[in-house]
Amino acid sequence: MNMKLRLFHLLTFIVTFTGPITYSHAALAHQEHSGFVIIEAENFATQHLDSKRRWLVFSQNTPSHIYSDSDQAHYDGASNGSYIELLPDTRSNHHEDIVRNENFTNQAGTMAVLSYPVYFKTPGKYYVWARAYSTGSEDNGVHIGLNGSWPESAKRLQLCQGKHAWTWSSAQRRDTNHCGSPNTITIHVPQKGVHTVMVSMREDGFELDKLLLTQDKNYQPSNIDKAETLHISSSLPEKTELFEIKEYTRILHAIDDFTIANTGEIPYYHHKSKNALAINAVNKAYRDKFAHAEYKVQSKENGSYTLTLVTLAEIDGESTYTISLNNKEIGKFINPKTAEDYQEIYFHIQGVELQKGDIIRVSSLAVTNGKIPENDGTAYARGRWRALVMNKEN
Ligand SMILES: [Ca+2]
Ligand SMILES: [Ca+2]
Ligand SMILES: [Ca+2]
Ligand SMILES: [Ca+2]
Repeated sequence: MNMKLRLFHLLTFIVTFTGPITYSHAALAHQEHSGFVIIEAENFATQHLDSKRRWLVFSQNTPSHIYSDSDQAHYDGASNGSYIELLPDTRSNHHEDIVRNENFTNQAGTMAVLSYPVYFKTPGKYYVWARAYSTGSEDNGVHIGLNGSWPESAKRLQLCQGKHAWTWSSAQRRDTNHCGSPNTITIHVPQKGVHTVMVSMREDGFELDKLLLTQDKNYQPSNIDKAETLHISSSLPEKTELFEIKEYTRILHAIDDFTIANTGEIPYYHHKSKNALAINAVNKAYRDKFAHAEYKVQSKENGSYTLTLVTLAEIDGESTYTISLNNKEIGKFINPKTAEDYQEIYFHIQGVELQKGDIIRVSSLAVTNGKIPENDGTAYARGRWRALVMNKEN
């Protein structure tokens, strides 16, 4: 690798690690709430089969478009200030030719298919309402579906009343009644879980602002009605310790995985609130002497490891730590000076070969640096440590 290329790689590395970090998902997640699902039509998750006609999103800031269309934009009064229209619209009235599978289709699910995944807690029958804007006789029909199926009960949602205004409809067009009767568009949600509410073209030029699904047969939406029913994520529990451990094979926790070796010298105690082993340095006999804890290697842990000892720095002393394998010292470390109590310090030992039955011993010392007055002397650091992290090599 020449120097230029090497520099380039280094820069790439830096950019990768300092760039903005986002964990959010792309689409809004809708869910049912108390028997209602409210969706802004413009918040669809996906659109398919859109080579001839496509739902386009309109709002106040949308520039004028370049497609056939018989009416102006209608973002005034639209819920969320935004809606979708199916364009181009080449048949706005009876005088313009019907071209099947182009400006009209009775085959639900074949053109301009929108998907809205929704989590339903309550399965069962839902009445589907659409808030739409119609200015002609051939821009007021749309199909509704669920999970890629287009049941007869949800085809041909039709809007007759309320021309030139945003209007709610849940009427199904029938041969005997082109305007349909209210509350006749329904879907059946088979079980609790995520189901995809779908919309597809019947007539081009259709304008859709909002969808409302309700289990209440008598519910009559008005104006912009309820706000979208969105899933709001709660915060996840954050990591509270071992912050710099970015990968590991196994974490041996000082308190949970080590036995406190009874060597006849001085013991560790469990400092539970700090999740650490510690030496009770109040007892003068426990000062400046090593306490020990041991772990016996299991057969499934045979192999070569990098070991990382995680200690806690203390303001009143810089404790010494040793790690030994079968009584042979393989590492010795001293905590750095710190201005902040209990911050984690990481000490590494590479190339440690472990076999079943090996004894890993961690030892530490309670010491004072003479800086923090306490009673008639100075305070002692307690040789605290939190974990020994095993990271398998190769
Ligand atoms: Ca239009
Ligand atoms: Ca049309
Ligand atoms: Ca239109
Ligand atoms: Ca809307």
